[in-house]
Amino acid sequence: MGSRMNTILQVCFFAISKILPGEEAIEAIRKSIRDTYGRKGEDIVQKNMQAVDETLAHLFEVKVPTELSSTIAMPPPFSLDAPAFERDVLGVMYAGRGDELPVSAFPIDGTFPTGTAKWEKRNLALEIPAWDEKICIQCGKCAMVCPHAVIRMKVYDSKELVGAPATFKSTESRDKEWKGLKYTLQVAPEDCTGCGICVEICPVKNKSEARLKAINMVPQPPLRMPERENWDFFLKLPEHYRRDIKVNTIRQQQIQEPLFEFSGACAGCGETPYLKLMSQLFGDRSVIANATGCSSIYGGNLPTTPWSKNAEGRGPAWSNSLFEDNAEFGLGFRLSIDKQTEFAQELVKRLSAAIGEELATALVTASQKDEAEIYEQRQRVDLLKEKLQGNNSPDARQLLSVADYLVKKSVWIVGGDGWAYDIGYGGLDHVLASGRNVNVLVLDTEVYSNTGGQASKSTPRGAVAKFAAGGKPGCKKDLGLMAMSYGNVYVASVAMGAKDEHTLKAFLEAEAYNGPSLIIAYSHCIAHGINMTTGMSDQKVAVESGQWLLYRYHPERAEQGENPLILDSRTPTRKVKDFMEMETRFKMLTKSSPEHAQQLWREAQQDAESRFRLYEYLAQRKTEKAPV
Ligand SMILES: Cc1ncc(C[n+]2csc(CCOP(=O)(O)OP(=O)(O)O)c2C)c(N)n1
Ligand code: SF4
Ligand code: SF4
Ligand code: SF4
Repeated sequence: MGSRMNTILQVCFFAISKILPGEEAIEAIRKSIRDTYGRKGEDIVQKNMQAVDETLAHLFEVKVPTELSSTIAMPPPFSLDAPAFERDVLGVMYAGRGDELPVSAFPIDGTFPTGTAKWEKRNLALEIPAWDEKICIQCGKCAMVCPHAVIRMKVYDSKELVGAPATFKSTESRDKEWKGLKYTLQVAPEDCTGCGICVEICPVKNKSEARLKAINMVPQPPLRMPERENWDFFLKLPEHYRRDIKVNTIRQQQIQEPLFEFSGACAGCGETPYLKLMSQLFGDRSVIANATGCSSIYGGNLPTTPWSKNAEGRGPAWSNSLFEDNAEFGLGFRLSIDKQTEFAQELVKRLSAAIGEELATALVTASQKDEAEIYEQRQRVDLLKEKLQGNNSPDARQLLSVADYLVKKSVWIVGGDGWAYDIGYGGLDHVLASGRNVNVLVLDTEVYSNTGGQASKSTPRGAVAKFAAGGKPGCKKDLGLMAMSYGNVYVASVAMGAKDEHTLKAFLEAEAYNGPSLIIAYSHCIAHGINMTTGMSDQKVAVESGQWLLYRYHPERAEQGENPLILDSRTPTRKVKDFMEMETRFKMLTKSSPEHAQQLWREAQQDAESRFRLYEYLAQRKTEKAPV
């Protein structure tokens, strides 16, 4: 039964309480199993029936001692090493004693520190991954897909290994550019959820033992203490200079520090790997507007947040707005940041004599197109601040207050499909049409996940969801195509599990584009009725069958006379049926209404074929350079 305990507990309750005569209660439970799970298929019904039998067979009385005999002392909710606010306020809330806190304990402006999920140490997993450094090819794929940012990679000088714990693993880096450096892949043992996605994605098979890979699940309890020590040591190893990392290849990019870690999303969530990737690439300069939905809950689930900061104290500034206005909320960030940047530049020009012409010109003209240039601009801003010290003119004081806006900020507007396709669509459309430089990330689970799986306009034909109990009769709305019709919006449709390098490329292009960008990211979800461990490989089948398309529409290509649309999906090699059969959301209709299911599955196949033909046509169309 995995983690599904309801049937087992129900049987225990009725067997012990004897509220109803034993046999009568058990028969009623069996009937309710048929009524509840019948639509999901005989397999699930039988699993539950078996759980009833096994529960009855194994039920035994546990004598509760009259006195406590345990010698285990409960550790404090958050480590004593946590900063005071985290330990004494957030930790108390975490322990469920928040009502003991006085109002004066809270920040008066409502802001909360970030990077606090790391104190939870939930120890959820019975098994965690163990790394086999001898056969690992250092591809970075396991780190990329980890929904909880638990698997990390670092490259570092061998002298850093002085004082390493006895079981700390490291090997030679295989990357030519990191020749001579050491490489470690480390798991945070107490933050892992045991979802197994990292093992599933690892491409390396152990030749001497076929069932093993370069990373394998092993029991957590014996590893907890030694790996905790290893993790702490790993954290102290220096981060590689961001400006020296080639961000366009996963093997290097994945050593970037995630600034979104240990979220409380479901184990194996399909949404969070995208947010983690975004936080690695742009987190040190990003401002995030988050629509209501799963991402706002695991993103800001009081008392902790997974949004984090690096050693320099830089990390995403995050806020959640209403479901219905989040795109506008994010546009507001963009407008106010641009205004402050403009003001800072104006002041730099006005004060150029005091600052020095050369520095002033560099500060206002820097293109900041990559990590190295952003680093240089940060250095200039530090120098500027130094030069302004002791200058008490009103202009200098104002410039000091806005100087940080001279460094590029990356605005992200994030939400689910319920937000983007339905309730927030009017605002999203308005923001895309504005032409402003914002990045929109739609975490597309094809249902309203956070409220239990209601159908949205993104739900594909034939999927059973709440408000679509008979299978969604209509096809999925093509949000990407609608956005492309503006011509000046960068649009990408991605699925990390199908092509991780493509996802990475789309994130880089979207952010670099000086205009509105929309990334629609396929996100597997518990609402799909799947085995979450294989969520990423399911995404592959979605793409291979044409159920999900991979493409990028880049307005700058049109400016150069090229077709702006690149269809990155190949001609489907499988049928949509192959994908639908893997997911209970589709399969359940074949039990409850087989003929109707057949009809909808046929139509779903037609949807996929006509969508592919349309995109193929659009991507092959010759375009002419627009007259100047
Ligand atoms: C105007 C409004 N209607 C309904 C809700 C309740 N609500 C909160 S989260 C949510 C579902 C969000 O679904 P989606 O946008 O698809 O994001 P996901 O949870 O799938 O990530 C709903 C309906 C709300 N907060 N505001
Ligand atoms: S098992 Fe899941 S949470 Fe743990 S490291 Fe692997 S992908 Fe991350
Ligand atoms: S996916 Fe496998 S081979 Fe690749 S880095 Fe992870 S453990 Fe190594
Ligand atoms: S319900 Fe789905 S989207 Fe939400 S946290 Fe769980 S897996 Fe992720």
